[in-house]
Order: sequence, then structure tokens, then C-alpha cells
Amino acid sequence: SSEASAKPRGALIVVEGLDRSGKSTQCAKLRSFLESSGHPTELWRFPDRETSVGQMISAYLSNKSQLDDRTIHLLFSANRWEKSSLMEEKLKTGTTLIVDRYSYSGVAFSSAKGLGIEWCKAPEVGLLAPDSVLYLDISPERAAERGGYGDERYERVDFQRKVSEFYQTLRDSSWKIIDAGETMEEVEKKIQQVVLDKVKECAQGKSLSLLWS
Ligand code: DGP
Ligand code: NA
Ligand code: NA
Repeated sequence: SSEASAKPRGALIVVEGLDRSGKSTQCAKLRSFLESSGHPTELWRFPDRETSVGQMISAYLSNKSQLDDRTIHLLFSANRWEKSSLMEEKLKTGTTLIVDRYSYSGVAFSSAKGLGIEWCKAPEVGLLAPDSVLYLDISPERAAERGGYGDERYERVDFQRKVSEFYQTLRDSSWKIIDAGETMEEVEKKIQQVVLDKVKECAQGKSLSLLWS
């Protein structure tokens, strides 16, 4: 509608990183920072465990169910697709979205199990491309020291090392690597600067694009 297009659009900000890289904490801090700077903002996360697809994913992650590697890959992807039209609507009506994990997790985690990268990318093609990807960079050993891992399926150092290698192959010009080994405050400041610049660019008309083209 003309009303929607008259508003400056929101930015799609994705935060990626290994388990225990501090993503969730930084996402919450970023959300309050943007809100207090006057930018309408929502915090999303994938997997979104609330939907029926998300409940299947959650059961798999907590080892309550077993699923074939390709089957779970496609469920993670379906979980992003089922939120994609709402995502577009939010952005076009001026809400900035901070998204804790996205298609990069999808490809990095499944590739680390041995599935081909191109096969893993295919179901993600056509989803909205982030305006900015903040990668919270931490070594798998350092991440594991942070209070240790929980009981979920992927929380093992050897597996996380593979995930970090596949993440590196996905880097493009939208990525910003943030040293997640610094203090929480330092990480927070760096993220704020990158994101404020991006939010301004989007409000000034930067167009939305699609993965992976
Ligand atoms: P989180 O709720 O952010 O702790 O994520 C749960 C776990 O699932 C975490 O180990 C990362 C992994 N994960 C997130 N997204 C995907 C995905 O799309 N595919 C796969 N295979 N794993 C994912
Ligand atoms: Na986790
Ligand atoms: Na997390």
C-alpha cells in the first residue's frame, strides 16, 4: 500500500555464531539499544520453536526424536519459510528485525554433518537476504568454556569446529566479523555502530534482496 511504501523500511540484521558465542545476550542488548534510539525493533530467532514445525525441530535438538539429516535440514528451512511473508511485511512497514540465526546456520550445521553445501543452500534460495550479518567470532574451545554446553545435539567441540569452518565459506560483503572474545561491553559497542549505519542506509532506500543470488 502507499502507506507502507511511504515509511522508511526496517533493516534485516542477522546474528550468527557458534553455540555459546554470546548471540542471544547481544541480540537482546541490541534490541533495547535500537528501541531506545527510536527505531521500532523486534527480536526473532530461528529455529522458532513455537510453530508446529518448530516443535518437531525442538524435539530433535533435545534428542527426543531422531530424524534423517536431510529431513531435519528441510524442516529448519521450512521454519524460515513459514515466517518469510511476515518478515517482509514487518520490514516494509518500518520495523527493524534482529534475527538470532538464519540460513547461514542452516547451511553450516548441515554441511558439518557431511551434506553438500550446494544441496544445503538450495532450499534457502529466495528467502530475504539480510542487510547485515554479524558473525560473533569465538573459538570452539573458548565457547565451550563459557559455562559449558547443555544437553542439545550439536553442543560438542569437534562438531562446532566443523561448523565454524563451514561458516567461513559463507562469508560475503554483508558480513561483519565481531571478535566475541572481547568483553560484553566492547562487543555491544561494535555491534551498535555497524547496525546504526545499516538501519540508516535501509531507511534511505537500500533495497531488499534475496538469498542466494
Ligand atoms: P539455538 O536455539 O540458537 O541454540 O539453536 C539450536 C541449535 O540448532 C544450535 O546448535 C544451532 C542449530 N541450528 C540452528 N539453525 C539450524 C539450521 O537451520 N539447521 C541445522 N542443522 N541446525 C541449526
Ligand atoms: Na544452543
Ligand atoms: Na543462542
